[in-house]
Amino acid sequence: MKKIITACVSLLICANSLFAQNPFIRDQFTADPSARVFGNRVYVYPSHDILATEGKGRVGWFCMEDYHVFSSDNLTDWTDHGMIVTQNKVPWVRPDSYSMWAPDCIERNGKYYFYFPTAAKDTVAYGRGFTIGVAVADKPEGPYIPQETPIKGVRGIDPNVFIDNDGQAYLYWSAGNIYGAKLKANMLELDSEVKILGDLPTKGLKEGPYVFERNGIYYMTYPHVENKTERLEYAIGDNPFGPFKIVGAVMDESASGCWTNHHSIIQFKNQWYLFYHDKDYSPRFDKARSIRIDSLSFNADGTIRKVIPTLRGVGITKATSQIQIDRYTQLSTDGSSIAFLDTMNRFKGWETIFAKPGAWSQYNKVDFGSKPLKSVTINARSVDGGILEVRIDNLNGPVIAEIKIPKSNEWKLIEAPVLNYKAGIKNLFVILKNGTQTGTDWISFK
Ligand code: FUB
Repeated sequence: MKKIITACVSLLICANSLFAQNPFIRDQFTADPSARVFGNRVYVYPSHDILATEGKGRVGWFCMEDYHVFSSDNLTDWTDHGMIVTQNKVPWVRPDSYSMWAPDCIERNGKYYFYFPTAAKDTVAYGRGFTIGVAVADKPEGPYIPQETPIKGVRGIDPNVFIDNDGQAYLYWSAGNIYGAKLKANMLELDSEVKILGDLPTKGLKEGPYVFERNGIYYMTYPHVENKTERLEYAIGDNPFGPFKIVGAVMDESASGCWTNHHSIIQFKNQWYLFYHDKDYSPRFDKARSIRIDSLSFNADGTIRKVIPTLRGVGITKATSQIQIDRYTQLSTDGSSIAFLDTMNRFKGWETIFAKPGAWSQYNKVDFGSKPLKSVTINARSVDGGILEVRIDNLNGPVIAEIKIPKSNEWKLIEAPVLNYKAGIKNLFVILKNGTQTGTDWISFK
């Protein structure tokens, strides 16, 4: 019986190890997410931060040697397709550059063009500093074949490609300012003079351009240092080269102090999304970042409603999955806090700590399905023992379970009956009814 229970518990854990909340890649550092919709899936091409060590990159600075691509058809379950381009397999790249910075990818006539900036080994031919190259594939997840040489005439970082409704492709990049040029139909060469997009803020660094069109409005979006750290801003115009009119912020500076932000904006299944990054797994070092998603919407006049970053992220969470309430929608201001489960390995995630009765966490959009769920399991521990109440709809909504957490410093799986099953998508509330210092890792229904 013990073996059967252990097998069932590990099955539950394996079947539910995917995440929808922020950050949404949970086993490595990721930054600069370029999201694209190809067919029925969203593909995300981020930078891949690693930690520099002596002899490998520059300690205390960005360190990136390769790129992965991730995809999802629901923004909840993500597949890592593995490494697609690495610095020592690109003929022109300095193999110890560790500067494979923010990339982008676009589809044209069934081919996928992956643009990436880095340092060239031949500084006489391609100059010092950053230039931009392309790798080409037949499928979004690769395999990608890098070109022999970088794109002629481009010096800078953060490539972004936009294809207009008339089929003309544009390449944008940054080097303090934002630059742009037309691309030839082969997507590998410039087809115009390089233009500085001069209508954007003149003071403070601008980088990471991302251009899209909606209802005839061309949005030039970019991180900009107006104050101390980067804020996502935008300007609008009526063609891909402007003139642009500065409108405002898409997202304010991060409360965490992460100096960079870098984003992309897509529409998927009738909803717009902002992909961006913060430093969730690395609170003290902002060159080890993690990518996030939040919903984005527009006002009737086409201006963008400012996006407030959340930990809850997007998508619907199945009640039968391990619901990470530490990625909350809202947390009580008194008595609730979030901490890493293991500061030696932060990728293990977080716990919610309820310190006193009345402390709570709210987690929205949990799908309870249509077949009655009979029990709830919680992974918890409690210094003095405690009682957790689970409610739906609102803080005073129906109690669907009451779980007694025994006094223990060890994590324990505790099961309790569901008292009052309700079908459908509900907001979930976990509230400490009695007790002190009660940590909750996850909660799941079956
Ligand atoms: O990831 C390295 C650099 O940091 C990017 O190229 C910039 O946009 C900033 O996010």
